Amino acid sequence: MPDMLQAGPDLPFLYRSMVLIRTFEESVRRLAAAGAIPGLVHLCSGQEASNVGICAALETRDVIASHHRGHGHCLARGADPTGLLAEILGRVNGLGLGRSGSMHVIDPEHGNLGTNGIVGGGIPLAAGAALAFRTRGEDRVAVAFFGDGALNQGLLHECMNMAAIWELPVVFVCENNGYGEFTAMEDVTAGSDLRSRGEVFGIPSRMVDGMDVLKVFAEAQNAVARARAGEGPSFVICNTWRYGGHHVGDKQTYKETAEAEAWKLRDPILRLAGHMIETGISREVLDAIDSAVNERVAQALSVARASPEPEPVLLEGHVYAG
Ligand SMILES: Cc1ncc(C[n+]2csc(CCOP(=O)(O)OP(=O)(O)O)c2C)c(N)n1
Ligand SMILES: [Mg+2]
Repeated sequence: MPDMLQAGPDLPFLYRSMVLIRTFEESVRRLAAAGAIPGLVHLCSGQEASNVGICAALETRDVIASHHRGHGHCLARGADPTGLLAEILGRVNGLGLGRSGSMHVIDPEHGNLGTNGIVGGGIPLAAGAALAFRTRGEDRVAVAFFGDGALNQGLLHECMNMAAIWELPVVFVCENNGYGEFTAMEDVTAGSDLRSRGEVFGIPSRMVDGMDVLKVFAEAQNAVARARAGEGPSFVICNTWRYGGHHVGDKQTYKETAEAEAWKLRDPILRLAGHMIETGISREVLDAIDSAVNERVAQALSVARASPEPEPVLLEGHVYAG
């Protein structure tokens, strides 16, 4: 059984998925701060509603292409937390046998074409998968996740144009957290309405509160249904916030404290928890989910840390298929 993959507006499922991502990322943060992870690590804490709301609208046969802040996407698609953590640590038990790390995770078993170190790099992968689905007559949808930093990449516009012309079953999802590295999005992004970037190609383009998993899920369902019905691409902009810096260790001196505090009041997990309690779900149910997730992540941590590093002799394996 995958850890998280399941469609439907199942509130405990959505809650568990977001708590798993937050708890997992806290473990990764501690490991990175302790110097246990090779390379830079980009955490998605704060962006869980966007990760989970979009992926929950997908079927098992669909695919996603993620970006450099992609652990949440992997988990939201059902990645094994142990394999994901081992990969981030560069261990042989990892999803890529410890040879790819945080920014090059692949998980084909769960329809994940991979996280990606190139800003916007997942966009043509998802559009290409959608072209393959359409050409083969397969009833499948591809999602391209990218940050606001990719809005100004030429390949987004090329892929949107092609997807619109060929009515490809692809959903373009911009996770707009207001910053690209240490620069505010408005300082580098022309135009007042980001939706216009999709609208100019005739692509239905929507902006959604990316801190509200139910709103994201509703938008995702519409976009995915449209793609599956052969009606072509959609563009969804999830306005969200990353709690951490660009990478672990970034002190975020470029952010205003008041702005950060205001976003914390909109925390996607607390918000869904509040909604669940209003609908009559007891605090005990939420506490039980929290405990089960804590246990799952602790187990992942202990197995992943015990996993050995790959031997140099393995380096030349898995380079060519066949
Ligand atoms: C093509 C390319 N240009 C620049 C970089 C360096 N870089 C890495 S992450 C990043 C910022 C990305 O910002 P955004 O897309 O908003 O994603 P976020 O980090 O906010 O999630 C940049 C410029 C890169 N990896 N790839
Ligand atoms: Mg950004």
